[in-house]
Amino acid sequence: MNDLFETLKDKIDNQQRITDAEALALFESNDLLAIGELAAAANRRKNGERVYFNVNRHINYTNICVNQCTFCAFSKLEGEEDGYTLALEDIRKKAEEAVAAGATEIHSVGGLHPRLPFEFYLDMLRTIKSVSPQLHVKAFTAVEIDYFAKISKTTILEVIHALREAGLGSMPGGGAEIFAKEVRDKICPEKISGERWLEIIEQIHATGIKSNATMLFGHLENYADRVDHMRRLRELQDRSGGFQSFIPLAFQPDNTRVPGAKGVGGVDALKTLAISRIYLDNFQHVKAYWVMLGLKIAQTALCFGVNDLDGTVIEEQIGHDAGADSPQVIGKERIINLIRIAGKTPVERDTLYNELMVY
Ligand code: V47
Ligand code: SF4
Repeated sequence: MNDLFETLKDKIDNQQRITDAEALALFESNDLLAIGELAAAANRRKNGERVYFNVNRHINYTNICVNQCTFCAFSKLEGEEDGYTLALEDIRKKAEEAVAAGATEIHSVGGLHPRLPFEFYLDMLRTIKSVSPQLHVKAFTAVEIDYFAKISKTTILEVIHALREAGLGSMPGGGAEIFAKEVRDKICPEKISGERWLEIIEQIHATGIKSNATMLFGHLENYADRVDHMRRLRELQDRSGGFQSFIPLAFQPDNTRVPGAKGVGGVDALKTLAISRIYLDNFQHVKAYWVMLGLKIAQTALCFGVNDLDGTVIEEQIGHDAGADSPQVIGKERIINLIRIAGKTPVERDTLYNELMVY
């Protein structure tokens, strides 16, 4: 074992933080198994052998978006052929299907529609909650919250308050992409800045609403940009404590406009998940989102520090529009089996990580 790995093993055993330079050195190392071993040790301390999943359903209410992020194959301009906006009745049906399938969570995000009023999003939440008050709605990103404040000419806090009254339970981690300005300006020039994303999330956490955090990787960013992204999240988590899980999202290149981006290989995916587990010592959970990673890499990640597989998903669009070749849905039994075969204990959770059943 070389010096870096010995130093980091000691740090993990003594629950000390690793530095940015150490994280960068891990990214530059090709010793994937040694990185994985460190991450597995860091995860074992936090979560033992338990691996979480939930039963959920995605509802992407519209793909019409005023932003045209170059990495996004999902969004359409208004009037474009494949653009759609779901009617509240469609949303109700999807929520009913979710309840019938045993879902405890609706995950709902969409484009920034140029004409839908803020009231639409409130009605959407009320509609879902009217199907089942127990259904947890994890919806909207900081990007959407910023947009809602603009279209309704009000503040972030007022938007959050209204969404919460209408049934918002927590927020997913999207819209973070990569914070570094130089790259962000190339892949999503119209999107709010990284600083604004962090500022909005901090305000949201202060209201008691939990969120996740993502990082889109494998496009134009370099390793230093990934470490910079995680540093800003670690700093915010020190202040707010409001993040539940970190989710590195592997970029899917089909139908996108990122020049030269080829997609993410298994080695880079496992390395990134593992390093995030080691670096983000104040995040309880690291999630392998199987939709973007594929089932086999997501399962392998369970031996590389990951302790969450997201959920059954049902009808994911953002990754699949960009060429993800994972299934559209996986059954609960299949997730349980994937976790068991990896030698771990499957635990069904709700959105807030309350344990519903240990298998
Ligand atoms: O913000 C868009 C990403 C995100 C592509 O919090 C792409 O539990 C890969 O945030 N290739 C939305 N990624 C999805 C998201 C998410 C997913 C699952 C669970 C949770 C959670 C959050 O999808 C966007 C963007 O970063 N994205 N296009 C693409 N071509
Ligand atoms: Fe719009 Fe979000 Fe796609 Fe960007 S990633 S174009 S904001 S839907």
